[in-house]
Amino acid sequence: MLIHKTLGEFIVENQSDFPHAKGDLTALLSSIKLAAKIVNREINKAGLVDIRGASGIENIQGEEQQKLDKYANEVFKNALIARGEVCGIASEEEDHYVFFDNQNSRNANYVVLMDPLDGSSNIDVNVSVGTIFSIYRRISPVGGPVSMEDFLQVGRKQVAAGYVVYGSSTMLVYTTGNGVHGFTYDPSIGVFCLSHEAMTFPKSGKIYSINEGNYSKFPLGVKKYIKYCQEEDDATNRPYTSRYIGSLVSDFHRNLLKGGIYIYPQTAQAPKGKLRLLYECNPMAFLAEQAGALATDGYTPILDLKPTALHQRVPFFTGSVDMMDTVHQFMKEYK
Ligand code: AHM
Ligand code: MG
Repeated sequence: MLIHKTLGEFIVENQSDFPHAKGDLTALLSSIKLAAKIVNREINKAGLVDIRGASGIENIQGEEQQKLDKYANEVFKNALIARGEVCGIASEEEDHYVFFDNQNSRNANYVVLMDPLDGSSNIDVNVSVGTIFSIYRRISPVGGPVSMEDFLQVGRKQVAAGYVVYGSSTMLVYTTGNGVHGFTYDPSIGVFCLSHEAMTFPKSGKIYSINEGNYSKFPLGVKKYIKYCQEEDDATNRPYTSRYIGSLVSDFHRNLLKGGIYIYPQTAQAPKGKLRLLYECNPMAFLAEQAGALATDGYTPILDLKPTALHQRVPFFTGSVDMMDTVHQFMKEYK
């Protein structure tokens, strides 16, 4: 029987990856690991308990929160407060950032930005969802309250980021800026085991992931690129395959393993697209670059964009380098 390294062991072994206080990140990732296990447990029995469906409450962005969204938000928040490694969070489910105002947390060095349950409309139909997290060192003085500038840091400043995909198996994938590593959860022993070390995006791919129902609203460059994906051409292995789950984490994860591109573009009605820069696009962009792929808003690397608001949206293009190069050409040519 093959015994895998556990996530805990791997983090401790690779602590030297982490440029700052080493034990801090270990403890912080442990909190995330614990919360992921709890959320995983609830998702797995979602059909049996009254936790599916809408909560009847809208978030600040006017979207109706699902019960599990709120639940996952509380679990991650409480797990992060408990260890005292984090001084505050920002979340898709919180209107404003939250300062952890207790003695331990006030002295902590890190802030976490998260989407506790991404793609949550998929829960009721048993389709994969995810958690996305992004970690920064605080800018505000240790010992005092957190401030907005702690959360509005440029994506390149992330010290760690990752996601959990609650799929046919549950996986945690993360980076501390030294490659991307994936761990599969073994529920029988309650442990994340190293299953995908040093993950890399294939340089070229055959899968394109985009909500084509919105085709008529897309910018011309994206429309032309979709047509390019559908054309027949032996030399470039086209037509490509269309795959869209409607859950960023799952679509990204598949493309990371198989090669592909994910696009959520701007439209005339939504000139900034749908996805949120701080807790969806930045962490995925950090992972993408660390795995040898690209992530842009169609023109500029996501990690170079200067955030201006907590819930800011941004067009998002990410995936295999060759496919990204081609879509960039289309975006440039058909402005
Ligand atoms: P959410 O954070 O409210 O779940 O929205 C983000 C999700 C992404 O996971 C997914 O890729 C996208 O929204 C799907 O949107 P659409 O249904 O418009 O294609
Ligand atoms: Mg989301």
